[in-house]
Amino acid sequence: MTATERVFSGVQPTGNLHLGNYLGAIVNFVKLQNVYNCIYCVVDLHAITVWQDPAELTRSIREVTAAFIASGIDPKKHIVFNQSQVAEHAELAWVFNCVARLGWLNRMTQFKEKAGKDRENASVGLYAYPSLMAADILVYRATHVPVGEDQKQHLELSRDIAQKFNNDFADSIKAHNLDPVFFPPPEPLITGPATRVMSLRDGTKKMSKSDPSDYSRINLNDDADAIAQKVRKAKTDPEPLPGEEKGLEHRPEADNLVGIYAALSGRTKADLLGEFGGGQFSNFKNSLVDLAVEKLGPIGMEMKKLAADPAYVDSVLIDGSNRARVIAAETMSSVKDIVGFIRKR
Ligand code: AQP
Repeated sequence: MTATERVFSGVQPTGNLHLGNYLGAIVNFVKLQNVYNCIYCVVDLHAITVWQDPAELTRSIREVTAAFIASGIDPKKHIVFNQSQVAEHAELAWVFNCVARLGWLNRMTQFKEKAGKDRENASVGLYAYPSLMAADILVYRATHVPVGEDQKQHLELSRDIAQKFNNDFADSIKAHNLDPVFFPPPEPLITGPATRVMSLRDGTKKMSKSDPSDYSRINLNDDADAIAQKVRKAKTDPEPLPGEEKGLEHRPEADNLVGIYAALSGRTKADLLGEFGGGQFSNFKNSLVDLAVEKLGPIGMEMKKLAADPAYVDSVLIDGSNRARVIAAETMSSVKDIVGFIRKR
């Protein structure tokens, strides 16, 4: 790691955090703490791109913060905060709205999926979401961004925005004696065996907070009984588990459950199929229940404890925001100079 390498990532406070958020993102956040300076953000400005009940949003911001801490993120060594407390995110997003091209945003599949058929009725914020995401990352000039597979396209757009800004303002960046690569193009870190965890009800659909069926996901605050019920009811096909990985092709539900087991246990799919291949799904599912309860149970319990102490959780967010703001304000001052705005010195 060089002195300037920095990790940034965010999670939306839009409902119950689930196993997909945990395995696709939070587990990696925890690991990266040992290698990088990390900034982890509860992205509440992103959350309101679709309607949120205000009291529920407040609860959810605290819950995501609690999940970060309960999973092992250290808010003293690293920065944990909520986005709306650092105004520079929104300020830089506006500049990026003027750098990004309509054609780029029109290609974003997440907008198409979330807006659905009623595009005219989607919020402008939902459409401009990727500019704000680029601002979140680049206001810290972060170099690495751990995300699940679904965020790959948005990350590519952040890279395009960084490069276009550096090119459009190359002369001004030089005139202000700043690094010509003012915004480093951020690298996505899409790693681990569970970069895309699928629904427990339909192996072709992403596990998601907004799925109406609670049986489609394991929530981080589910108790042992709920975890057991959901795993036992998870959709499977009538065939026994195959003996090797190739046999999981075209069996999305089986592949998903084996992937979840692999991610939670740190074992390979091949190793697991060596043990469970040829056997009944029920044996495999029983073992998966034990594993999931062992790994997620302590996190859920810690989250409950933290939920009972909102003053502590809020103090973590305020402290993190104060530290984040120092970095963000420095970037924003340079951006204002580069763009040609007049500012107080
Ligand atoms: N199913 C998933 N598998 C792996 N990673 C996932 N992530 C989300 N779902 C999965 C990753 O979790 C991080 C935080 O996600 P988010 O809450 O900011 O955004 P999201 O993708 O909108 O989450 P949901 O659950 O899918 O919400 P809805 O239902 O609103 O669409 C990101 O790094 C994401 O990649």
